[in-house]
Amino acid sequence: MKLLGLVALFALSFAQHDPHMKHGRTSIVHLFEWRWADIAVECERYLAPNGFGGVQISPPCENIVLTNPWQPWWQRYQPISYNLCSRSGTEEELSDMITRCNDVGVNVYVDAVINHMCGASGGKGHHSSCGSYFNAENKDFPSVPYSYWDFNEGKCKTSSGDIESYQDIFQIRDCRLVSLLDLALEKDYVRGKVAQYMNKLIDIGVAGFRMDACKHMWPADLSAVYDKLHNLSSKWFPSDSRPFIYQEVIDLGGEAIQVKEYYDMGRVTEFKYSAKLGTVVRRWEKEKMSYLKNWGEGWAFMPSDKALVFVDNHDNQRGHGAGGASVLTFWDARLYKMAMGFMLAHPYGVTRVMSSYRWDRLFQNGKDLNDWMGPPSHSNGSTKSVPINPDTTCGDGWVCEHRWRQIRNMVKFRNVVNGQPYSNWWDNGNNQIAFGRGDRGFIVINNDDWDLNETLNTGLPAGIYCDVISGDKLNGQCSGKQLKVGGDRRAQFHISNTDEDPFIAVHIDSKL
Ligand code: AAO
Repeated sequence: MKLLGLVALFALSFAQHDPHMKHGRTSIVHLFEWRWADIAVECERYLAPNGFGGVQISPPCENIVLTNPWQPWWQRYQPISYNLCSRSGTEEELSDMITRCNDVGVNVYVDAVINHMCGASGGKGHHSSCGSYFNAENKDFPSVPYSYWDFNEGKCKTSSGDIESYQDIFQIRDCRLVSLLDLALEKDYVRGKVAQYMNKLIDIGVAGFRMDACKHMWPADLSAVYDKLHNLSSKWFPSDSRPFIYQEVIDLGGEAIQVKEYYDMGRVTEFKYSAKLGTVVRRWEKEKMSYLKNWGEGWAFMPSDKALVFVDNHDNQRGHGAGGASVLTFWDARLYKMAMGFMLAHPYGVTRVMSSYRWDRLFQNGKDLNDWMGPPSHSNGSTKSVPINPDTTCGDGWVCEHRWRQIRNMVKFRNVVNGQPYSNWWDNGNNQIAFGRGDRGFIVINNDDWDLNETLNTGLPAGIYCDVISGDKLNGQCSGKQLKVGGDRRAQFHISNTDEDPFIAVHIDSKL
């Protein structure tokens, strides 16, 4: 009996690490600031057919609406209530989107902001996305309702009331992150309200949550909230499925709070992955691609089964959060695609693909003065929908990295090689590398300033393969480079350093 209990406890404690993706799919795409109606059609027309397992959506709850700066993207990280209306759409549109994505096997993960409400200087009135009244000065949010007693006012010991040092765990958890009114998650009432919000989303069909700002919440408080969560809807998920939890904790080392405090409850964002991969692919700090051989735990990252990884996220692609200038984004498209190719081929972690919008960058002394700019929008502030061009790319300022052939095809690559061992590593001691995934896929990258000419063991069965980076396999034809693998599993590779994309990837489903 005791043993059974232990087994159950063990199963439960790791249950929240499973993203519950369907049909052997393995990656999440963050459709940052997209409208619910657009996400619904994107699930049906693009994400499901191309093997994306899930989508992370922007915070769906009621948020403050700001005018200075004008409707910044980050206003959505300042909740006013847990009503479900935002510039992405209404509750009905949200629910319709979740149903339609689930119906085609694409999971929905919600960005949950539960650490705080709006900024202390948010004023009072009805300037909120559903029009609810609030008063930030008195800490009064009647639509939840929360009042003064539900915040950590008395607990914080800094004179400003804000976090002043990242070396003091009490400040980090009990004071305000950039002046955001800090909820007292030690109170059962607050936990209950937060859980009620999350359960409502679970009941309408979401598969899990990206938990915002977890560094700023005590692990025991988070655990108490998670314990109140329902199992996933049995309409779309096996019975007893726990919500997938991935917690945003920035730990690049050198601070009082470490990611390991959060491992038991769910996955955790591995920010070292993003910062380091950018450094290596840019060849900064004397880094070389060949050093990637022991990428993952070998680089002092968290255990793979705890990690949620990404090349860039909505913060560090614009200088917020952490990672700095090394982080690669769509603005550096050629290197970005290479880094994405590497990430999606490599077995470490659960992978998240970023899908962004363009904004007018305005650098002054290395800082982007326009890092606040919201999504493409109409003059009345409403978000523009995402138009699709005849060549399948997106228009109106939406970047849609997830629709770039190289990235989309590597998302598929990851599904095809899922569960296969990391194998047949090769490097030239510099910036040319190759590796495979068992006998199902192989990738070769040339990030040197000269050509790559090598015969390599691919691990693949003999045959002609279509390179999914330079083209696609369509109706048995290949629109890109072709690769001949011999009976000895070896193939000859030629990659010029001046190729549009200096890497090649083939897998068992790209065999002609
Ligand atoms: C906005 C305004 C503020 C204003 C506030 C309230 O910008 O001036 O005071 O409203 O009126 C987003 C935006 C914020 C925005 C906020 C609310 O990014 O600019 O504030 O919405 O609208 C910390 C947290 C992390 C957080 C990150 C941005 O730990 O959780 O800051 N990310 C999430 C979301 C994010 C959102 C929020 C949280 C809030 O993804 O979009 O904010 O809901 C160190 C610490 C990190 C810390 C960073 C930045 O990082 O380790 O924990 O992240 O500092 O403060 C090196 C170090 C690295 C260090 C980094 C930067 O790289 O190695 O550790 O330098 O110093």
